Amino acid sequence: MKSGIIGVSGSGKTTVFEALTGNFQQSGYRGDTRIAAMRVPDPRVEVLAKMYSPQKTSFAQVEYLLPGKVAEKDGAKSGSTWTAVRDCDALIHVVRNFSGYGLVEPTPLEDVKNVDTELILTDFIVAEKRLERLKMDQKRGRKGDPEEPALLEACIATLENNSPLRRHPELAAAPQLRGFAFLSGKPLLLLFNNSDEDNLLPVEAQGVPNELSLAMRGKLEHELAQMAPEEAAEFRREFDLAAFAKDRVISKTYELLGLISFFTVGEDEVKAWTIRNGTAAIDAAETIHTDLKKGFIRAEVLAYEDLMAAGTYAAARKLGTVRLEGKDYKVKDGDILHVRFNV
Ligand SMILES: Nc1nc2c(ncn2[C@@H]2O[C@H](COP(=O)(O)OP(=O)(O)OP(=O)(O)O)[C@@H](O)[C@H]2O)c(=O)[nH]1
Ligand SMILES: [Mg+2]
Repeated sequence: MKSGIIGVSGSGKTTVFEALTGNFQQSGYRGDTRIAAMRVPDPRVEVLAKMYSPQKTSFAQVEYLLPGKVAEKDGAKSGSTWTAVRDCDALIHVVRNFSGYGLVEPTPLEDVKNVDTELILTDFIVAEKRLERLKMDQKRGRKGDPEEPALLEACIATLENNSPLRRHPELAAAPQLRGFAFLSGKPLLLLFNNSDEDNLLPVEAQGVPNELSLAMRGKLEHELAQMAPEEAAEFRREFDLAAFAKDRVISKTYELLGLISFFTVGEDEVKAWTIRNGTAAIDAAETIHTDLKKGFIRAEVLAYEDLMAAGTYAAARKLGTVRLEGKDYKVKDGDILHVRFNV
């Protein structure tokens, strides 16, 4: 799961990226795209690891991508940014909500609108070009997917209305359109970058319809991320920062994408896996290994809570809470899976 960080110049993208990842800029840095992987905190994984003492414990991971500035030439700024985030699963829009010496007052809602307009325009151009192309092909007698033109026209109508494609999930998710990776169709988190004293969402932003929003104090979190843990803990108390921004952002992105975790356990490895809510057992098996999908027979499922209630796996089996499920079973958050397969 990869989130691309976007936002207007000076909104604090670099600051936020570094605060979330603890990945600080090296000297001699040239402005390339930066990627950092972060562990998804999950106390259940720690409990399972205590129980199984595996050789290896693997948490789920999320990745953050910060587009670089290398390819930026006059007027090409957004172009390179959009190319960099094209294959991301979600976008995090960092919105400036802090003031400072020499800065104009923040205009968070205006910035939200402007960036959305850029996403919309970029998609509009892609859709128009493709539609023109299809029409030309048709004249030449070449047949493509019969549904694609109508889908593109629906996109264009939406975009012309200044509405991002993420408002129309069925359209954004159409298999015929997936290859375009429309930017305005990606799930988006508004991340308001507040000044040190302010931990609230901007008042106007509470009314932003249909958007998931979060506020963090980028500069403050950035400073704390560079301190020794004891020192940082003291500041966290002082600033009323009990929850780490990096954890809050991860759980919001999980919510945004409808993600859940399931576990595999054993003496070799205890591991958390990330899937979309509603994923069938056979597709969950595939995330572990393609062979598990090919040879899928059944999945043995034990809910984490049932394991805790029973105390051990064997005890859960005796209690009858270990179930056998077929390929269509919808995996739930916290399920422990043993896939039975045969290849
Ligand atoms: N007061 C305050 N200043 C901040 C905050 N976040 C960032 N800044 C400052 O704002 C300036 C711009 O921050 P950056 O993180 O470089 O912003 P950016 O979006 O990466 O900027 P570009 O890469 O130029 O587009 C820096 O001087 C930061 O120290 C914040 O939360 N509060
Ligand atoms: Mg930057």
